[in-house]
Amino acid sequence: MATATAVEDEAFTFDDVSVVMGTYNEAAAIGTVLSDIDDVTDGRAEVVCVDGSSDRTPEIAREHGARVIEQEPQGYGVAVEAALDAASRPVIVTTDCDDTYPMNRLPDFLEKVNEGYDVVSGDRLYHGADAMPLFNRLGNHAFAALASVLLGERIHDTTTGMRAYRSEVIEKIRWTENTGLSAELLMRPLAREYDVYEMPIEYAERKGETTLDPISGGWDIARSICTVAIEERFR
Ligand SMILES: Nc1nc2c(ncn2[C@@H]2O[C@H](COP(=O)(O)OP(=O)(O)OP(=O)(O)O)[C@@H](O)[C@H]2O)c(=O)[nH]1
Ligand SMILES: [Mg+2]
Repeated sequence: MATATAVEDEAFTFDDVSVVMGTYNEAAAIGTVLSDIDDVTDGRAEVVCVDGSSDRTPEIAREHGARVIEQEPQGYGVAVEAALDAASRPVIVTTDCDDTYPMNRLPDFLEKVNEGYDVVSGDRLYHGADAMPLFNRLGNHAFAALASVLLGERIHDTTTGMRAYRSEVIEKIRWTENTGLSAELLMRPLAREYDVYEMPIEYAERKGETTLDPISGGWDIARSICTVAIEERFR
């Protein structure tokens, strides 16, 4: 991963940030996640939720001032891609809405973008991710190893949900994956020589029910990693 150089006349603030997420029956977590974002950004970030819930998630999101786009549930990547599309600011942060990711680290993500990085990716595995179920943890290490071998560059956490992107990166690349979108969102920028920084983050136990089946979801992610690596190799 290349070392970025700071661009002097450009310092983004939270007025330049969109925080986006897919939300699917996250009523147990969304209040905390959106309050945390509000607190740390002083209410200045734009928040976009693409929602497919049958519970109170969208109402809670609106109560917190988020923009809610309703969409039939079609999987993680379909929701997150719609959320990325809807973001209107020059720095876009993705997160899950399950209270696993540390919203209080948003200033650190923004700082790294201001240092010049194009993508800042939260590395959950650095600190051990003890809160992650063992099967998922082993799977995530395996995905990172697979992506590293295929791209020829060491990646520590390919499947993390918390990242910051310069919006040009999102706009310039055509995204194709669904369950594997998170891996794709790291791999294609890396393969195209964008400056990527993996930042160690803490990872907490999930609130509410998971939507990911570890076996079929894991298989989809592995397939996406291979597809994306081959496509980038021959592009
Ligand atoms: N709108 C929408 N959101 C979704 C869909 N599938 C997942 N999500 C959301 O996408 C985010 C990631 O899904 P998770 O269930 O946390 O998947 P995961 O992080 O791989 O699994 P956990 O380790 O259990 O958290 C969460 O905020 C979900 O609510 C969907 O089909 N539609
Ligand atoms: Mg999650």
